[in-house]
Amino acid sequence: PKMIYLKDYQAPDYLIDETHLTFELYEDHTLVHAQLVMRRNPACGAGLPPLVLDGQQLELLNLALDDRELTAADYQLDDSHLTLQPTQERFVIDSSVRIHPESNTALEGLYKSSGMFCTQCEAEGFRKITYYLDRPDVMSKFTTTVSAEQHSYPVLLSNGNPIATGSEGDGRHWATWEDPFMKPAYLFALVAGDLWCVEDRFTTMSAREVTLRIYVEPENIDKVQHAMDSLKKSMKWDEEVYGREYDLDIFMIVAVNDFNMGAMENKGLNIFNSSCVLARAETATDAAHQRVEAVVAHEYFHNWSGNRVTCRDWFQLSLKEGFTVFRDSEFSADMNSRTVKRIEDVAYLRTHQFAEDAGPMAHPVRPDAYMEISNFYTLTIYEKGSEVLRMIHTLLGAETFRKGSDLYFARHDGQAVTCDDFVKAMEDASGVDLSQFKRWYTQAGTPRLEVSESYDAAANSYRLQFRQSCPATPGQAEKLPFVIPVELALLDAEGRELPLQLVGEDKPVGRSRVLQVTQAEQAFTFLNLEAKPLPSLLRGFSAPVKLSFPYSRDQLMFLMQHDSDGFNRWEAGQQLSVQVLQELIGQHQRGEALVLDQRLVTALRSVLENASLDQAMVAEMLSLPGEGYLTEISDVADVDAIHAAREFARSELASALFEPLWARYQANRELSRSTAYVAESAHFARRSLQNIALSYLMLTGKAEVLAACLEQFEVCDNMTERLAALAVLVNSSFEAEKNEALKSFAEHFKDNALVMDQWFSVQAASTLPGGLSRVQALMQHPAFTMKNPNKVRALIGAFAGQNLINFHAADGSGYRFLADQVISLNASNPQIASRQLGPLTRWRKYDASRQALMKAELERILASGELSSDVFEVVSKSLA
Ligand code: DPP
Ligand code: ZN
Repeated sequence: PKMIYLKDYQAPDYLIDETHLTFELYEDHTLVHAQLVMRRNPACGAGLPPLVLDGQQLELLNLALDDRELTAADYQLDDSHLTLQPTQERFVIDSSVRIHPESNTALEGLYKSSGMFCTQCEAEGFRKITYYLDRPDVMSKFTTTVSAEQHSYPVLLSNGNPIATGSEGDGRHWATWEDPFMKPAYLFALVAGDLWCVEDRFTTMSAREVTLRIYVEPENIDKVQHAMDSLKKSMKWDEEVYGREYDLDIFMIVAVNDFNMGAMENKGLNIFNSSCVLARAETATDAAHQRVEAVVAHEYFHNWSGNRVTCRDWFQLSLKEGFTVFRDSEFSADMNSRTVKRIEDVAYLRTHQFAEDAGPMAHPVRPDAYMEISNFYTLTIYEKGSEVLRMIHTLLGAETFRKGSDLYFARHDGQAVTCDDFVKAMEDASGVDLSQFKRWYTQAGTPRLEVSESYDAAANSYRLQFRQSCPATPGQAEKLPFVIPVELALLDAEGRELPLQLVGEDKPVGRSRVLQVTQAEQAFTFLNLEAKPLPSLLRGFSAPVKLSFPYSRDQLMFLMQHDSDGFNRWEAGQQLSVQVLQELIGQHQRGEALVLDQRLVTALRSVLENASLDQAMVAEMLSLPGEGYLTEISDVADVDAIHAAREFARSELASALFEPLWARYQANRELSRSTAYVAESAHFARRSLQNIALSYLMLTGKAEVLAACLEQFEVCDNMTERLAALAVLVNSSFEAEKNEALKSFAEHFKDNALVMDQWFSVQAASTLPGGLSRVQALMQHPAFTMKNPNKVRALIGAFAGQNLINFHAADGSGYRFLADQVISLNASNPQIASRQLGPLTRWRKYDASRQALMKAELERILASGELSSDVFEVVSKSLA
């Protein structure tokens, strides 16, 4: 495999104005006929260069140029291209190929999942369907006819609007779909299967009626209402917040069981991993309900940010993904609790994206080189990309940002554009120069921002000194300063926000404001402060940086209680916990007895006893920083010490806070018992506090807690309570109860694949000794299969990604196991193989002995035979 560089981008030599496709689906093969109405790209020079079409794993049956049948002498064919010589500016290519969706295990292109045909074309799957210019800057008008046996495939779908159907008399039928919007091939979709649908309607802001349909396998028809509600909310929200209206007469979602990613925004025909559509109380947790809402919104929002305006090339992927994640996170914030959503997003970003930014695969939000584009559907492109958009939103303000997005959509509707075009629209709408800001797109790595203070009592002035730096990342040794928006307030001794007047200002400007740190070193001096204030910095996590300020533990306790920014109250608690946990880690490493700083107990007691706090906030504040985050902030992560310290702190807190935890648990459990399940944020909040309380309480091993846990497991109307009870049982030492619960759960839910995924995950993540052998045994379970990506993620992904103490076993058994799985997946599904590699790529974080073991496994993968470009790129970069 070779590197592809952004600097080598060239516009396409030819364009495809119209694409007419006919699919004949059979059990042992599929025939694809493509008619491409093409012309020379007028933007390119004169002459007629050879036409090079992409195509992989296609059996070419016929090829014609302007109705003239071509023979092998007229074209060149290799394993990824078909090259021929046009003779006129405008011409028509007709091709017929045979493909084999029935044996496609990579789940890219056209494939079969649970008996239905479906597609996944992003990024480069369309070339596995027919010969084409498979690049996002080639946009075409598609007409698609699908023909299949009627009994097994009564439903035939593609993009756009249905225009004709008919039957062929031999038990087969067909349907033709026409998509009036120009689109690149990666947005093409086809579905054929025995599906049922739930139908609804939406009236758009200009009073157009749209039919909404969600298609699922018949047994899941009772699990789509939540997705339908989420879709209607998304459509309304995008009209209200972005002025974006839906544009076809019909919008469809199809749920499929075997899917490499979460979902795909194909024009008018979104295809979803069933885990991101199906949700009802009995079978899906609150987290799953929220994921469904967010993913439905995300894919719907792509209709504008991605489809109407698409990417020129795949280096611009964050143009659509960063923007769309930002849009869906704001949507979720509006539908639920804004502060809680922000806390969840930041905790996730800091644990996972920061780790990516510090590892061998670190890349800018707009990468400048890749080997395999599938490897770049990353946390950096998505989550950091969204943070970059959030910063533009913060710097410009909501109203100006909206002007910028209106200009962007108006200016580029129907075009394939770049991140620069997006920023230019924001600049033009605001008059703000974002040229330095654009370093966020080109420089990888997580900036550090060190802040120090000094107070001048004689002058009543307070100075904050900022120093920014950014560590080297692969290919980027030196970094230039970023524009870092720092939202802050200064608090007095009662926690009130003080008026903020900077040197040079003749009066205060607000009490919470955004400063821009643009230099490597920069100071801000505030005037008229009669006593030294306490700063509340980076409110709402206004920039994706690692900020440090020398807070004392007492100051953090004060901020936990008094900061008027909800996010920063949580953040103060996290920083306090980190300090306390790091002290315990040190004690463990020195072989000393562990002693918990009682201030953490006091702080969490007051959180628990504060009846006016949102219960979801209480639950978030009770959650100690995870082992993954503690690993990320360590120079050398001591797996055993981190685990021991955190478990010690949890069990000390459980004993010390037993009374208030038990009171909170019982009160909430009582409400759960007497209230039917509702998927709304106040209810999510109540259950999240109930369940985290239970997880602490079970650490005490008290009989009354075990009884409560078993009762919750058995007597509840929803998966949130049931699964939480199962998880704490699985992590407990009550062997008989645990085994009984696992058995009854599996018997009850054995036919529900998504629920069984949860059952696998809970066990794979259990940190009790013997994790690897449990996982190996579960791989033999009849409900497990390596062919289904959700199963791989649920068992292997959960083990390697969440069960750090077992995965990093000192004998290297966890590493060997993961490498074996990657080697086996490399042959069947390269995208999933490459994704599972993540934990091994972080070898630099560990001690010398673990480093050697991890590297040895990466080398073994490299030597294991013919590697996909996906796996090769990640392994070779990790070893470089
Ligand atoms: N473009 C897809 C998404 O919405 C990727 N599968 O993220
Ligand atoms: Zn997306």
